Amino acid sequence: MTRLVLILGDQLSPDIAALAHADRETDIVVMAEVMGEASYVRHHPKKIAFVFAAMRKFAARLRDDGWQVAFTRLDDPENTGSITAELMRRACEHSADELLYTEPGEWRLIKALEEYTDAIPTRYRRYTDTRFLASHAEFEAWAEGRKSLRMEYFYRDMRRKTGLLMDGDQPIDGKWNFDHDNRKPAPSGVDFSGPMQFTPDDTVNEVLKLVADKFPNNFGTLDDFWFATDTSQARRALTHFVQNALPNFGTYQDAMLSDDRFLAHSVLSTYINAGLLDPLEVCQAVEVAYKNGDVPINSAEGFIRQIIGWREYMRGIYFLQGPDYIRRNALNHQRKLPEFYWTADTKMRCVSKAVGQTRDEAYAHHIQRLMVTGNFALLAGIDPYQVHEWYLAVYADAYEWVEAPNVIGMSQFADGGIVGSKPYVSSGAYIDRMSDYCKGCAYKVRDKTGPDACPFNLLYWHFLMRHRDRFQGNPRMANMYRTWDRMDADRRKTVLAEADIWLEKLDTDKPI
Ligand code: FAD
Ligand code: DLZ
Ligand code: SF4
Repeated sequence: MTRLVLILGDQLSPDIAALAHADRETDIVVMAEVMGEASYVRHHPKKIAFVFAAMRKFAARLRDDGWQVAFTRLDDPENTGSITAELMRRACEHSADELLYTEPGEWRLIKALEEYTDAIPTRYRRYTDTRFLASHAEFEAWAEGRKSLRMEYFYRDMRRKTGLLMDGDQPIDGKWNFDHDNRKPAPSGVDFSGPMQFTPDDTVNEVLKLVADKFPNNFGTLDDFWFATDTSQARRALTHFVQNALPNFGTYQDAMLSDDRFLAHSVLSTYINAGLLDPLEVCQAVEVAYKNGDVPINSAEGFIRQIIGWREYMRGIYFLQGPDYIRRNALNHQRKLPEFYWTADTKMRCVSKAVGQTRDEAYAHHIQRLMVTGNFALLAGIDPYQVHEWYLAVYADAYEWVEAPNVIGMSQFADGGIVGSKPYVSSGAYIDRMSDYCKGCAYKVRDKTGPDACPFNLLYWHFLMRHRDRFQGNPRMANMYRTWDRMDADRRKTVLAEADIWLEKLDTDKPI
């Protein structure tokens, strides 16, 4: 009896459930670079190169550990192009009569594998992905009966469950959340060392050539590829982060700088999501640094919250809400995604910088994603499905289970308020306070109307007025509506008329 063990491109963990249940003497591990996965959205070339290189190195590691691995390269002539067709081919080749797999992180692939196992007379075992703290059942139990699903309460349960930063059943230092000390703009002169970068080795160079050849027109550059592509490199990147950037992480978590793409962010999500780093291992390294007195509590707590709080919570929401979550459009936004999301060609300096660095790095940090590109799309009323496809394509860490709740829920309010109690919208003033983008911008952040007015200022009020019925009763937004109502009537008219003209220009793809 031969069994196949499927390992997907984001399941590169040696203790992934399907492998843990397999037998290295007799079972065959199946891994496949396939067009189906590499093109369900037009992924950034650096994302594809990262996944392929990490898959190849993981396969080599498994072989060194005594596993038999059937690995399909993208350019293998027999490559059938999809995960399920590759499974079929390998099953015939090895006369396999059983399949072991770990639940994928996307409804699309879950369905494809279910259809496959329904259609063929093979036994199969599907395992829960145990790389997460909260199982689907645990999250469902937590969500059951709650009026609102606020991350903060879920996070406290995860702190209790892991014991991270806990003193018995109480949070260390007496508080669950130290965000009060965070959210400062970055002053000039702070030394953010940036993530550890790795020179491409032979495997990476080979993959870079392949990706350049097969995906020449995808948005994004392959130049200066520096990601870690195996666990040992990713662990070095983690140590580098903890020693150099973590002390500043909390304080400058929401800051943005034109000439610094990473600030004190870890840039570890790509590695964690693919399985190169275990999320708990990452949090434990941070806790040790805190206990050794090397990092302040606001950084340690803030960072751990992102992983055992936000990351787990987002996954819980994705699976709780089901496959149609990505199609939600509670605000009925229908505008097409502007071309400058693919070119960075806009006078709005904040957007141009965020899109430009996304093109170069397949990375932008959280506040760029939320308060620049996300904020703009929401204010301008862009169709959330198109926004979702963009985010899923352009970031190296993007898999639907984590991307969709961040985009459809947190950023675009398209789920009607499951993830966020209010939409994340701001005028230019917020971007000006948290960044240095506005200084060099063709628009003037202080202008509320007129030819040079910052578009975020105009669109902010336009958004609030478009959705007044829905939001004016929200206590967290009442102040905004009071401010508007106190404004001079002529001025209100001008703001809305200018916003309309601006949106018309946006629709015709005129340079803006
Ligand atoms: P850091 O700032 O160093 O944070 C530490 C870690 O916390 C991250 O590595 C990540 O694992 C976790 N984390 C932080 N915030 C979140 C969050 N909101 N949701 C889940 N995990 C979080 N994250 C993804 O991993 N994949 C995505 O496709 C993705 N899409 C996003 C889209 C939008 C519109 C927004 C607003 C956020 C998105 N995020 C996504 C969350 C967050 O922006 C990224 O996790 C983070 O920017 C990754 O960079 P980093 O590793 O330097 O994070
Ligand atoms: C993202 C990705 C890409 C680009 N290519 C592959 C691939 O060729 N083979 C594979 O097994 N996985 C790939 N992946 C990751 C999958 O798309 C991912 O497993 C699903 O989206 C579920 O999260
Ligand atoms: Fe962005 Fe407005 Fe500032 Fe320009 S002025 S960088 S458009 S917020």
